[in-house]
Amino acid sequence: MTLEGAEGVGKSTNLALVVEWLEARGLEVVQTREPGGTPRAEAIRQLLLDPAEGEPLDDDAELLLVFAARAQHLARVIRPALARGAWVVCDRFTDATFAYQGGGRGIPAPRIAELETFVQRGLEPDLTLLLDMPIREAQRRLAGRGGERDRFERERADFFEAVRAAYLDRAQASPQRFAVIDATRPLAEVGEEIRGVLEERVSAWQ
Ligand code: Z5A
Repeated sequence: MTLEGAEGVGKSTNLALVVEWLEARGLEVVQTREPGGTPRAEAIRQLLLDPAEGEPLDDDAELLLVFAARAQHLARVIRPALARGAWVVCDRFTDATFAYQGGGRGIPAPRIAELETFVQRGLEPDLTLLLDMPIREAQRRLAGRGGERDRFERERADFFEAVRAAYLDRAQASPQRFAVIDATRPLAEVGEEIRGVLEERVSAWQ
């Protein structure tokens, strides 16, 4: 299961709720994130987020780094967890690649899909919660956070608009896998809707 959306929409906040919901039903849950999830994949995350301006990161190199981290994450964490029957809940996964490297950077989707096939060999999330809200509102939420902005956070608003549009296109193309959640509402209401989606979808699989 994955949580997706542009920055600041509340993925990390709501991931805790999903984990709690699954654990309350006695399920083993592995909570993880991308890029990252293992020490080496987290090191790749640092490379991706580092705003170092001396050497711009080539778009194709960025794409390959994302998939290198994913290959490591799949091999070390995700596949072993699924093999023993655990539930994996991941903060971002390959939909983020189609949204950021595809929509944001403009890399053609078929090229991303080739790497997806190579690295994932048919594995994809059973359910993806897409938290959606206008980019400006999400950025307002993050404004108070302070700290140095990473390489993605330095992108302009039109980059994030393209990311959001790519996410919504993917959700529209696979309605059986995606649930689009209106993330503009107060946290309690967003949580209520997520619980409703879990009741409906997860209960149907058991
Ligand atoms: N990336 C990529 O390019 N390609 C890929 O394939 C993958 C990733 C996998 C790091 O991801 C970057 O990697 C990401 C894309 C790229 N960069 N960007 N942008 P990340 O997941 O670590 O980065 P992020 O999206 O920037 O995470 P975030 O800023 O922590 O956002 P969030 O997890 O969605 O939000 P949050 O921390 O849960 O909430 C933000 C604030 O809003 C916080 O103060 C909350 O208390 C508050 N909040 C949350 N919900 C609400 C509601 N409903 N009302 C009011 N306030 C709320």
